[in-house]
Amino acid sequence: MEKIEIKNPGQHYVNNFILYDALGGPVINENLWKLRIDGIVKKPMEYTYNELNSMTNIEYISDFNCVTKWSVKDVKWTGPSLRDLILKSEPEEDAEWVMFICADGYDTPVPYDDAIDEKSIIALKMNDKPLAIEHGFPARPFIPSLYGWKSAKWLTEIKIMRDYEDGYWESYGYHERGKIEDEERFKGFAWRKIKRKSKIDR
Ligand SMILES: Nc1nc2c(c(=O)[nH]1)N[C@H]1C(S)=C(S)[C@@H](COP(=O)(O)O)O[C@H]1N2
Ligand SMILES: [Mo]
Repeated sequence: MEKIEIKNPGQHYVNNFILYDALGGPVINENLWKLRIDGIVKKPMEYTYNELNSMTNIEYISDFNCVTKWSVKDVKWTGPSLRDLILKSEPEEDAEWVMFICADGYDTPVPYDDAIDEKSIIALKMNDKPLAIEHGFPARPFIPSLYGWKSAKWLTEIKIMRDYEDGYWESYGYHERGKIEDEERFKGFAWRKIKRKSKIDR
């Protein structure tokens, strides 16, 4: 099993996840739930839980790192490639940000280039089991290099955007990107818009 190692300065390991639901846990009907990809795309799409499950699912082991400094070691993650899902919707050339929007009203942005990283997934399973409801069933994005608040539980919409917008925690001062290696915990005065890579690098 592939293991993705991310340096996590300032973190300490705990045995179990600490559950967070800033806006309360929503009720999800698995049969009605859909994941929508929209915003500045040529082809907005909707996927059912079964459709996501029957796609090629990526698997790897990677730590989970909450910005409040607890980490869980070696979690196994399984789910379809977020990069593939986004590219299927044919984003406009000037896409710079992706907003994850959830059934409970929680939302959080990530830079477009992190969303289309080849390790970014829509996690459907943690440690070989479908996500527990308290961990965000049916789906939550997982991006190994970013802090856990970007892993939005009960995900329903992926909105591709030109311009940065705050999500829930960002509006309280948490960082626009949240890169673990660089301890991007809070917004800094020196923060500037993250420049996307050239079209060729994508
Ligand atoms: N919808 C939603 N997603 C969320 C949160 C939340 O409050 N609501 N909290 C975030 C934070 S800060 C963390 S650390 C992780 C915690 O994941 P867990 O609840 O599965 O332990 O979920 C993230 N995703
Ligand atoms: Mo967190």
